[in-house]
Amino acid sequence: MPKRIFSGAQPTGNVHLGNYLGALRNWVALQHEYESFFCIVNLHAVTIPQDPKLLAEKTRELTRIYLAVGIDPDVSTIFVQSDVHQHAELTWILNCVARMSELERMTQFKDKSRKSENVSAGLFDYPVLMASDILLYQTDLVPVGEDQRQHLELTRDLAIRFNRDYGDTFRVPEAYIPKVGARIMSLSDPTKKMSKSDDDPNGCVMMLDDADAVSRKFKRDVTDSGTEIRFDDSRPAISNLLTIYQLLTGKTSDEIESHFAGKGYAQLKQDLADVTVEFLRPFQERVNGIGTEQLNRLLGQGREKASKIASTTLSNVYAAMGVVGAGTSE
Ligand code: ATP
Ligand code: LTN
Repeated sequence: MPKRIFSGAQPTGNVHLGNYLGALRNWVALQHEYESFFCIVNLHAVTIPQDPKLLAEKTRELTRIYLAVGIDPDVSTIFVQSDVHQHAELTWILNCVARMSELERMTQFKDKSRKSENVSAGLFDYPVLMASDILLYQTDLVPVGEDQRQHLELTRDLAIRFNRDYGDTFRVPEAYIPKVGARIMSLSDPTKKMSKSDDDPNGCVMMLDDADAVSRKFKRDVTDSGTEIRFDDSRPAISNLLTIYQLLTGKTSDEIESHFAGKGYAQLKQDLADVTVEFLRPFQERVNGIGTEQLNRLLGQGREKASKIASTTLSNVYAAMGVVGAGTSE
């Protein structure tokens, strides 16, 4: 069997530079080495209330974004999570394998539930749905940002426990978390990750931001004390800007430090805004150039390809557990 990767993003809000640098750009890089599945995880999105019309629109927009960043539909499979009903079905089964205590330990749940009064049971169960996404495709590698590491550990634990109790059924996946860019920080608060749900919209550069918005956000960026422009863990704001610069230009850290030697923060912010705008322009043109028909065709093909693999895995799961009824489990 070819080595597989699986990853996904939620069609909520807007895709930002952190999502791209921490995850999507690695999907693009890895897709030629692995058989690749990239999912638009709309069932994860509804763990928090969503406007129905907007969710449908964002699902299509995110598909366009996948294509425009460089995911090649000739080599990768792109599909919408709700189009493959096995994701929800396997979640039920894995709910019966996962323990309350391990879900209670998930830090993302603790953070997200602190922000809301009415927390859904779905939000608590979110990591089990994520495990189902991954395990259905017998995935080897899951390229994600640092914030997903704990969910990946849980996925591995569930796979190992299921295999032990019911026989070898799932491949046990590994996380792929990049050395540089796994946690891009907010421009307005470098102690927090860049996030679309950030209270301050200036902390987050969106992939669909226009040139003015990009420049404004970088100009307002908070800086730390000291004047020297170099990578330094004790100065998180400057290191974050340099990391973004490094990933967008492909330059080494030595090259970057000598480029900025003797220059001030204002120059760095200006250069970073220029580099980002240059990067975003062709990307945004591609997003706008993708037609509805092309989108429908691709998602239809994606659903078909994904469904085949997902239904084989789920049949094996049911058979292993003795969950059988009148007919086949399909
Ligand atoms: P947000 O906090 O902005 O809502 P999310 O993690 O809920 O982000 P998704 O769109 O589902 O949003 O995430 C897609 C991918 O982006 C995941 O692999 C996640 O780890 C990664 N990611 C999210 N934020 C960052 C960040 N600040 N730096 C690096 N990677 C990130
Ligand atoms: N929880 C992830 C999105 C996600 C995912 C997945 C990532 C859902 N299912 C499977 C990798 C593999 C997030 O980034 N918020």
